[in-house]
This record gives sequence, C-alpha cells and structure tokens, in this order.
Amino acid sequence: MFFSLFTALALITSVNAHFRLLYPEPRGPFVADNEPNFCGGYNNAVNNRSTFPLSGGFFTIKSGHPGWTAGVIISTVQNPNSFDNFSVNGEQQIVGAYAKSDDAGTFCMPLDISAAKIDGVKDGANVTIQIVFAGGDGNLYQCADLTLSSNFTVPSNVVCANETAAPHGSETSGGASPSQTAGALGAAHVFAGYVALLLGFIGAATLLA
Ligand SMILES: [Cu+2]
Repeated sequence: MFFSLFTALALITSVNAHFRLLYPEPRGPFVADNEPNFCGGYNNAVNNRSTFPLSGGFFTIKSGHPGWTAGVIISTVQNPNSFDNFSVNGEQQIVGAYAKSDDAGTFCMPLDISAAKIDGVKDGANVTIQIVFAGGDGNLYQCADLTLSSNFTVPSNVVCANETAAPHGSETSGGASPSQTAGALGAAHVFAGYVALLLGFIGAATLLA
C-alpha cells in the first residue's frame, strides 16, 4: 500500500525539494538527482571519517518537503556499499526513533548511537549511518561515515536547532523566510513506534531497485 502511495506521489511532486544532511557531514557533495540511490549516489566510504559521539549525539537535516518522515540505519561494515550492509541476519539495524514533521525547514534530532545496542558499536568503531527520508517523492538517502568516540562532544559551532520554513519548490530558490524558530530538539516530533513504517519504506525501495 505504501508502495503505490509513494509511486503516485512521486509523479506529482517536484524532485527539486528533497532533503540535505547538514550534520554529520555526508558522503560527497549533494546531488539531488542521485538522492533516491543508495547513500545519495556515493557507494564508497570516505577516507576522512567524522568523529561522532558514541552516545548523546544528534543529526540535522534540511527538508524542502513539508510532511516528511525520517529514520536512521547503521552499518558496522568498514566500507558499506549496499543496503545489505545495513542489515544483520536479514534485520535492518535501526538507530533511534523515527522523526517526522508537517513542516519544511531545518530539524535537529537526537542520535544516541550506543542506545541502539548494536553489535560492534563501541568506542573507536568505524560505522556508517544512512538517513532514510520519505517526503512524498519516494525514499531518499544520505550517508555519513563516522568514527565513534565516547569522549567526543559535538563542537559548539555546530548548532542543533529547528527552524521551519514556508514550503517552496526548490531549495535553491531564495525568498522563503523562516516562519518560526523553536528550541533545540523541539519541533520535530520523534516517534519510537514507527520502526515498522521504516521497514515498509525500505521494502518499497527494494522493489524499486
Ligand atoms: Cu524531493
């Protein structure tokens, strides 16, 4: 049912909006046309991984779509280059809760990687996170290659805050002024019970691949 819904929406929604992963730094420069592909079109892990907190971290996205849902999956494979690398024994390794919002804009969500209790996730481990985003035009993906650290704190110049924006057709078009600024971790609603939904999204992606 999700599959047909997404197919229908994909036909009527502009491809320009999509989403960007602002923090941690994604694999390679953003290429909108490649975002429906694995890791946004970047198949290989970067050499210069970002250090990321083992626990108590966050991630920030900018969504050009109002009405979106996003989840995070993780791989402990050194150079994950397929969706299979984000599963163990056929089960996706999901980190944290599902996030969703009715608004477009910039959103910061908690990303407590150690809390997911995934095998191989520990201090010093190299991991890759993949953001799975559904905003009405099919699944979109961005990856970040990380080295986890138990004593690393996100630098203070990395802002974790939400800012909703009026929806518009293209991320590159100017003039859309923020309609509201909320406190950190506030405006994006996080749902723990949406794991099944994520699995549904991934299933649809597999059908499309
Ligand atoms: Cu889009």
